[in-house]
Amino acid sequence: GTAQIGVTGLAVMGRNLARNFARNGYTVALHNRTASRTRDLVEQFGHEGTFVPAETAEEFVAALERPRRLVVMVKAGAATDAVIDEFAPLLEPGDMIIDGGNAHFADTRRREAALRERGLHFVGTGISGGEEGALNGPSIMPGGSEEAYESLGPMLETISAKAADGTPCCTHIGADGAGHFVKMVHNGIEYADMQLIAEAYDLLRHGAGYEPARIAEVFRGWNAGRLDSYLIEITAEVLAHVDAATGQPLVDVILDQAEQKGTGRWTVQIALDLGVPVSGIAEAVFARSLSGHADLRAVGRGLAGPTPVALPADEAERFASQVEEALYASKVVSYTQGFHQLQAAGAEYGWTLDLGAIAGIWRGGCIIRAAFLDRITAAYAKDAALPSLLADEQFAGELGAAQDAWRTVVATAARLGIPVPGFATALSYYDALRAPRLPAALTQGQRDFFGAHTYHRVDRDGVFHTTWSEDRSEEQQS
Ligand code: 2AM
Repeated sequence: GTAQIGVTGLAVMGRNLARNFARNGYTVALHNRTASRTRDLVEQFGHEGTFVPAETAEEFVAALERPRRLVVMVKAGAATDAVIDEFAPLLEPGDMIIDGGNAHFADTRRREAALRERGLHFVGTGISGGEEGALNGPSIMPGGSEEAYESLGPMLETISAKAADGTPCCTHIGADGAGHFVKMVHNGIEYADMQLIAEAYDLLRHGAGYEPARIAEVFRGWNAGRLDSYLIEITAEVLAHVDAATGQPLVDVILDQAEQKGTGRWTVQIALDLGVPVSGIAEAVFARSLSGHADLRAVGRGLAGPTPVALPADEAERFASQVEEALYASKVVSYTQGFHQLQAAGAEYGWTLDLGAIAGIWRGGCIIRAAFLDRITAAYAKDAALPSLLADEQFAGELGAAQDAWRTVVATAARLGIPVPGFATALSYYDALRAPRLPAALTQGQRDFFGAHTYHRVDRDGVFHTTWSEDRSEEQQS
């Protein structure tokens, strides 16, 4: 075969990825279960590069140079297994199957182990940036073996987005499911970012009393500063958009029930298993699910509380700038939590994750791309063993400077009755870390009382139990 890479599964993501490879000069073999999609691609986009269309799996495999690189772009789940079962028997040792779907990392680990037994490389690869990114340059998070990356990496780096400094937004993440894991946490962080932006909007709307068009202007201003990011930019676009049918701001006619496809939920489920507090991501997932409970919200509308009355005009502007500070500080906290999860996963699954490089490849192509990510890369460059992003002097300094505004915003939201689960949980995380003593001591006392679960003391080593139901003397257990 002559094709350097093949793509099977030619729905829009697969099609755009295949075009991206071809536009970059690679010869691309094409395959799809339903052959008409393959023919359509060649008919519409054949002029963009060199494609080798294949009707059958055998033809497709034969079209590829060895070792073969076969990209699978089908719906995550059973379809991925079906495609692997179809192709694996046709492949030879050293060939690579690249799964570019949104697979759960545990499935990727299972598939990688099974294919490794047969001498095949399985490269679970996170791809972020949607249809547009797939075509023009996504952020790419490949897992799998070093050996596979040596062969495949240069091609993926070529088609990836480039950061402002020209660096490819693609790096080998780590073994087996590491790439899909990192993509999952990327999505979790994306949920948190979106929730925080939504809360900032709500505060500007009902606290500052601004109309959507004005809020769009505020966001454009923020986008010129440290919050410079794709999500802030598109938020301004959405807020400025007027619905053609009603003449109302579009945001006022969209049903306020957020949906989700599941990667945010996975992030939180796994964080629970790893014992990592990702409260910002969790609140974002819960905020979406709460919004969808129309029945519950109908009950809630009858509950007592303040009706938000906008602040007087002279205070509104100051409040808006405080919201910017609260948003930035809360965002730093949710990234801190997300990177903590990456660190914990690295230890649990045996991946050597380069956290600075991971922040680096999110600077372009993906949904959370942001100028701010440079600071995370810089923090890990200064100290690769940083126990938390909040241990970095620059982040700690920025949060210290933002905290007065952050507290004012959360307190004002509480007073006005504006829900801010993301801002509030981020501030609580910050304060919990600051606290010299946490009420966890009391929790331990309660656990010892009802379940004899024991406790440690601050002044002596050992494990202790108080005989609560007897004379309440203390016993040392070990
Ligand atoms: P299709 O065009 O034949 O439906 C997104 O659904 C992509 O995944 C499509 O290219 C689709 O092929 C492919 N796909 C879905 N399920 C599949 C399966 N079980 N086997 C092979 N391809 C599948």
